[in-house]
Amino acid sequence: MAAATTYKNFIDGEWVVSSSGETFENRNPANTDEVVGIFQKSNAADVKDAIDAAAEAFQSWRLVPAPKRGEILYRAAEMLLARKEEYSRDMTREMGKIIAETRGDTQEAIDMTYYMAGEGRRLFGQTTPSELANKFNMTIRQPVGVCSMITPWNFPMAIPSWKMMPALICGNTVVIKPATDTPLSVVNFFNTLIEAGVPKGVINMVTGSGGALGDPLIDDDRVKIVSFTGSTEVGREVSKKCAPKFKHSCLEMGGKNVQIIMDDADLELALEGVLWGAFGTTGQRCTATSRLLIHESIHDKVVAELAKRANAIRVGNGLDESIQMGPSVNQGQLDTVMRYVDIARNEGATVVCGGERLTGGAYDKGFFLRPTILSGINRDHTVWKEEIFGPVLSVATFKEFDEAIFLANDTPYGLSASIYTRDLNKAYAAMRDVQTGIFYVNAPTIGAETHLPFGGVKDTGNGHREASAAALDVYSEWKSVYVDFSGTMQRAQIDNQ
Ligand code: UN1
Repeated sequence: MAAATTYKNFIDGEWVVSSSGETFENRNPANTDEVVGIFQKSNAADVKDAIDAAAEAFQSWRLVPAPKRGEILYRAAEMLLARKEEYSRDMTREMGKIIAETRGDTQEAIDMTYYMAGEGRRLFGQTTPSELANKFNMTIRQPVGVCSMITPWNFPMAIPSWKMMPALICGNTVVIKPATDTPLSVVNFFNTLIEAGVPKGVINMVTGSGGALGDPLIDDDRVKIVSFTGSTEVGREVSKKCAPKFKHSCLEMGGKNVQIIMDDADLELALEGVLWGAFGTTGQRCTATSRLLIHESIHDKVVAELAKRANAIRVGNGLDESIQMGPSVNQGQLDTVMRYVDIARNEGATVVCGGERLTGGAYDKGFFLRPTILSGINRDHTVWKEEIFGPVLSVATFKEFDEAIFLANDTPYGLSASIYTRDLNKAYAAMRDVQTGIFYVNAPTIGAETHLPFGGVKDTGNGHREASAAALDVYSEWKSVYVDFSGTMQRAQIDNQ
């Protein structure tokens, strides 16, 4: 095997090594013999250099006309499209999800880049009448400054695009720290953005651990926005650190998403929906279906059929087109999944299928496990309450529709939910009453599109949305502008009596 490439940080328009002199390895979770790349183990000094560059570049980038910024993004989207296959293969090698899904991830970044390129010619504000004569009122969006971004490994290119593209089109500058499991996808993304013409200092990347780099990325006074996707526990810390200086934080955190199957549902559709929602991306999506609520009259039939189909899912190296589910991203994630399965067993759940690591042959080189279904789950079970982030589906039953809604909402999280039913009245009632930011009717809990707001309520988010035009609200501040052309001193609220 060829020697692994060493990748650098990107600061002020240059690829540079960390002043720490240290690096870390990124290995393929489907075959840990393969080193995907060697990356910089950055420190606070590197982060400071990146923020210096971003703060300086902000002074000129904010003045580049937004349609011109959009042209650069448009070029980047075209280039990403041409490189889609190469980048998707790299992504499968670094985080394990199957090639069809990494193509989807790259596509999501392409879609977001096109979408925000188009915003360069919109970024609409409002004009509105004044209460006074000969006075003109309008609102404009203004960029905020340097944005720190801390991104996860499960959507290695899509999620960085959700954060970087709206930030850039609004005229902000960026310092991003990709997850240690997936820095290569952000390196690839950067190569494209740089070639497309993003000026020096506007985007900067430092690789390394969140533990070491989180504080310097947040604390610096010049950082105005912190955007984070990850666990609720870490998100809460980010929020606390931002609070004293009133920094904006945009937090996308955990989920415990539910699919409800009513007794009148198209069962074939519902079964396919659960399998894709629960085991797609090896269950490692914040939108993954981790709870299934089945009407008690169809429970046994649905669970038996689900188990049969889950057992037939082909698990392996995601670069093989015939494989349907890849490995867990790393040893820690695999251990977490196994620990939750043990807890469920001890708490009296039935392991209907899976629940074990796959071993023998090539499986021994990766973090593979079988799709797992746990039945007999109720509100007291740990697996009902806590996010697992693996291919584990917890199944419970209900008798009445209202009970299903109550159970769906019986979680601190509120990202995504779905109902399968042919009853339009129930579908609409569920759409209204289930407490999530995303809701599906007769479709799985995963698969949000880039031009709709993405995010959740309760402990999943802090009121912001990513993707869509809603993301512009994160990365710009409104300025209300009043232009008085009367030539007189007019007093609002007084002279219009
Ligand atoms: C995530 O899991 O963090 O809606 C993002 C979906 C994908 C994005 C998931 N488009 O499932």
